Amino acid sequence: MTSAQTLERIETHAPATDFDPYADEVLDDPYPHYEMLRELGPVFYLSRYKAYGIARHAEIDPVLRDPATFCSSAGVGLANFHTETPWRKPSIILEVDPPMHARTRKIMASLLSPASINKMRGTFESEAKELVERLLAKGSFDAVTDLCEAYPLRVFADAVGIPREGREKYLLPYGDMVFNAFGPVNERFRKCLAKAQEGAIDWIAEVCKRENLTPDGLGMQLYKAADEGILEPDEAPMLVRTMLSAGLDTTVFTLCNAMLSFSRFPAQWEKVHASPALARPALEEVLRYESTFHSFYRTTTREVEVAGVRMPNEQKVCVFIGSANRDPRRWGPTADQFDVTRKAAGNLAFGTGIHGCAGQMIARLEGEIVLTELAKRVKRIQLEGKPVIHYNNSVRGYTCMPVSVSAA
Ligand code: OVM
Repeated sequence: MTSAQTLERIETHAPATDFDPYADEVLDDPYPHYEMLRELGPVFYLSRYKAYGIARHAEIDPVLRDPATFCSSAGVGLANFHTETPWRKPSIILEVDPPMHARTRKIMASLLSPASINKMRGTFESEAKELVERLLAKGSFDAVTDLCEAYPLRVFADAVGIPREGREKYLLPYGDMVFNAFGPVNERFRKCLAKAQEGAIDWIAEVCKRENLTPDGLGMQLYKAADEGILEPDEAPMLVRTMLSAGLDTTVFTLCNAMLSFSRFPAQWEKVHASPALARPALEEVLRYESTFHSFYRTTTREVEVAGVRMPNEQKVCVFIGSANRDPRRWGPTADQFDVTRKAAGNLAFGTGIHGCAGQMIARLEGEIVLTELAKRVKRIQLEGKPVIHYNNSVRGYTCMPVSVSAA
């Protein structure tokens, strides 16, 4: 072989790695592992899952913007829907491609538009005020259950318009399953599915029905769209399911990551406390620094080259957005520092392209409002015990985080 041929071979073949992104030790602290992945090259091969991987910002962004080549209809998890049966009926917005995708996406976009979302601000604010008041009176509490879970379980579930009864028990375990299903069928997946089958899956199906939704909520608006013929009748409950799948665990974990980051970096909290208007950019930095959603997949629809590396058709490609958000090639030498004054826009926490999170405005609204109310009232957020991580195949958050807060 000539040296030119050797070079060609090196450049067009993805380096293989035995790395397991789903191991407990990796989930405990994925960032050193992400650095290793980025250093492997722009594209690598995850041998144990027979999938390609991309961990750099520069390559993930264009992949997510090319749904014709990197499709979602074969599932956005490791499972390939062309050859494997999904654990539930595929989502009609997440797990579809253009042109099918545009119609459902448009409806969700209008439901969750800034204009529609802004109507919720007043309620979201008064709920946050009351909650922060109660937490200050307590002084010390579990940030996960008492704040990070309590808030979205109240305001977002109310906004969708589902019954209050059963929420605490079923909503989060259902989302836990949805996000575990984006990874492999491992022990974590199996245990979670067994748990979800003890009521959560049935409960979700039930509350998605028209007769169980409040007349003025987001859920009922989907049924009204069906009345107008914009949606098929059976599509309305499917999109209510989407909101309940994607909208709870994610915002809960984002609030967890905010609380943890601000307790770890009190100087950063001082800045937000001094200028509560920093709440929004601070939330964006939380999303960058501690991504909620860490990885998901696309499937190649043809043979394709990314940064000189060839991938065959019908391959699963894992995009590590939690890594892209810490990539020094994009964020500079301070990529691993939490800095609320940084320009964190352009982070991939909500993905990007046509499948970029449809609920990102309402998610940001919840986060901004909670951080603003905390900033106005709380001088210091102190960790009072070791936070307990919530292991999940694709999202990162906590099950317990003892904290104390001191009033301003
Ligand atoms: C859906 C869905 C579920 C989970 C996440 C998501 C990240 C969408 O059911 O459509 O987007």
